[in-house]
Amino acid sequence: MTLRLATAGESHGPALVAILTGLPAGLVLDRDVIDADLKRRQEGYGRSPRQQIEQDRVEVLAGLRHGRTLGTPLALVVRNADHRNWTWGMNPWPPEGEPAGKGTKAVTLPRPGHADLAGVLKYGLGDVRDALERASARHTAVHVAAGAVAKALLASIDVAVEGSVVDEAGLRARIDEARKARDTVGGVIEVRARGVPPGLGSYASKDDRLDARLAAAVMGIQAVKGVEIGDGFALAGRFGSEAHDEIRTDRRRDTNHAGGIEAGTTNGEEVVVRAAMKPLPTLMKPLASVDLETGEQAQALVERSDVAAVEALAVVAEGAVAWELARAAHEKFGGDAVGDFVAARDAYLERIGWR
Ligand code: EPS
Repeated sequence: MTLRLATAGESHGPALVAILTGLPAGLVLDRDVIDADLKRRQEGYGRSPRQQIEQDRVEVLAGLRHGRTLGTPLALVVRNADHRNWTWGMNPWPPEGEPAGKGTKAVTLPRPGHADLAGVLKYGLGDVRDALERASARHTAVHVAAGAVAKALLASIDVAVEGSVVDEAGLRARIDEARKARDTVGGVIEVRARGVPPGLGSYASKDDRLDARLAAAVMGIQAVKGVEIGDGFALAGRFGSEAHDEIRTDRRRDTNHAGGIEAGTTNGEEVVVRAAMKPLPTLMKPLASVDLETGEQAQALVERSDVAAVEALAVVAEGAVAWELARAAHEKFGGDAVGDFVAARDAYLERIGWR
């Protein structure tokens, strides 16, 4: 059974929801470990005051009993505490009573760089809010919860995944500068996965290639505009003799320009994925836009937002990479019970004589 993930939820709606199917039974989950990742995602430098309203915690509605997966769909929920300020504006049903709280007036000023304009055009919407609520990076919270579950599955085969910011000190200085200038900034993050066995993914078909799958998983995160595996773009400027990782007699490598993936398949070295995040599009000093109601030139919507969410991206991308690696590992080793999954991994490593 392949691992699948579906999510739902708007930024200021009642909750974010994820359903994970195909997980083996008997996987031990620790609520505190999942909540610690949710907290890490909220903590980064440059986040918006929204993070003081939210204290993200995972709730489990199905698929878990006494902390162990049942092999049935796992249903996760992360509630939006801020919804209490939007009960009229984001009511799933036609609200009763006078408009109150936030989100009562239609937004008509699309922000360049956000989903606003594309959303209203594509879906025929009259209120930009109907597009921006789902496009918001708020929903990465429940993806992080799913990523924490994937990390638990990977831990059972001794794989560890960790995301970090590239040049954190430089980023913090740029955030301070941007905050003063009422601007926003992006940055670069890196995810490393250690202990990944060789042979995950495949060169057999385009959509089996693990590098393509990881790139799609990370590019699918809000505000990501570039993804590279290993030395990525820098490889294009090198000679072949400088670009590839020579093979020792124990089949390991002294260098890792490939980022642990050759021909779409893991080679047993660390998997390294990097992503570039664009500056966030909600600016306190807005860019030119059009008022969709009047057709006049106007300034884009200004509302509470982050100066940067790069540190959050490191956690979100960690979860996305973990999910994709867990999926690839489960495709290779299978198993309806975690013990079967681990035993298949052990038998495989024995066959290839991998230490
Ligand atoms: C976001 C806008 C801001 C961010 C939000 C993503 O939300 P708000 O409009 O409520 O201040 O804080 O991210 C989160 C809420 C979060 O938990 O990451 C956007 O437009 O993408």
